[in-house]
Amino acid sequence: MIGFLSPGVPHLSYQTGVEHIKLTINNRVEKNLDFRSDTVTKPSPEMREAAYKAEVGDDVYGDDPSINELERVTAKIFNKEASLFVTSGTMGNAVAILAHTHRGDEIILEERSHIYVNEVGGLAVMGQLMSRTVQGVKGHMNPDDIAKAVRADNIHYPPTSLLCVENTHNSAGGIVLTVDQMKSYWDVAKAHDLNVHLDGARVFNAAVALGIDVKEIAQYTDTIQLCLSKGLAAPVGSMVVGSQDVIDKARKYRKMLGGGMRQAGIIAAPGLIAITKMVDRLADDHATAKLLADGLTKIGIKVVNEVQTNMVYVDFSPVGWTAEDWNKACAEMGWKSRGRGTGTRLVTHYGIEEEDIKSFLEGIAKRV
Ligand code: TLP
Repeated sequence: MIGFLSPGVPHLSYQTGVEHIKLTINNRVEKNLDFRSDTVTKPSPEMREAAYKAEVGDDVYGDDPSINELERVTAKIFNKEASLFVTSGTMGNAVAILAHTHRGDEIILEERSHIYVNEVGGLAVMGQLMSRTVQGVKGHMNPDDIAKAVRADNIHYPPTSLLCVENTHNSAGGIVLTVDQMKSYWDVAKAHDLNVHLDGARVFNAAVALGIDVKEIAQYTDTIQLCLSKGLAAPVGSMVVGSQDVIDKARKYRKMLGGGMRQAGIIAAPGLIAITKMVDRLADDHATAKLLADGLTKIGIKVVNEVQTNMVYVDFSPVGWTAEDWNKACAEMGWKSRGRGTGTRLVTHYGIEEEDIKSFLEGIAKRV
């Protein structure tokens, strides 16, 4: 018998042996007092149960029913022909970019985009691609700047083949690009024969913040990478959506990168719950982020971004704190947060509720 039980933690108990495995789960949300990212979310009790019960097969042969279902449903949600289950956001962006480009092409990205800054230079290593960055304002690129960044047809220049967009924009502060902005990028890209890839790690946060169906954003993209394992709380995985042709190419690149998985339905089944049942609750994360931002502002801690979704970027130097002071205060209260220099990013997510934010704010107020 293996089990664990602590307050607020789903209790799983397995009886192993010749008899069947028994699984019991209480239905409570597991507390997760961790502001470092929404990547830290833990699967819901329903997801754990789905993983346990998932029908599986060898996905490299296309035989995993849970993955096939996840891919079918995801493509439908985004109104695209096909989709592909991948291990992570980084892999999803990589296979989509590889599928759109050829060695020696140039691609256009916003200068603080995750793909350019945080994906280990994979586009240069794996795709042998040149990067051309455009400076955004709060993550928004000016379409005229994109047009200027496209290479002319000249024997000396690499061909530009792809525009990468990020929505929500992480390092700009979880900022949302509107459907009009997406359209303006699409129009300029198509006028120059470029494909458009959206790093939509948090595209559902954007759709929820805008109060629209995610299809409205998707219509102005050729491919999207979206994460199941951030605010949607699945334990693993991302999806790439697009035309059948581009997804077929991406599938081959996924295999090349070692991402061809076998009985991975066990991780796809929670992903299906993530994408069908966890989207609407992102509004709660946006509300707790606003509560957090307002509370910290009252205490004298400066909020440096416009809080549109689930991210709050703070500067604690106005209260005379260093990163050490911040980290110590959080640790004393049982929260994980990683201050650096004079500030940090706080991300709200599944497992953090309104009452947690209130008690966090009280604790900080007492300590400043
Ligand atoms: N972002 C992580 C860190 O890598 C910074 C985070 O904590 O926010 N696109 C965007 C916009 C992302 O924010 C991330 C992860 C990814 C892609 C990559 O996803 P994973 O971590 O699944 O490879």
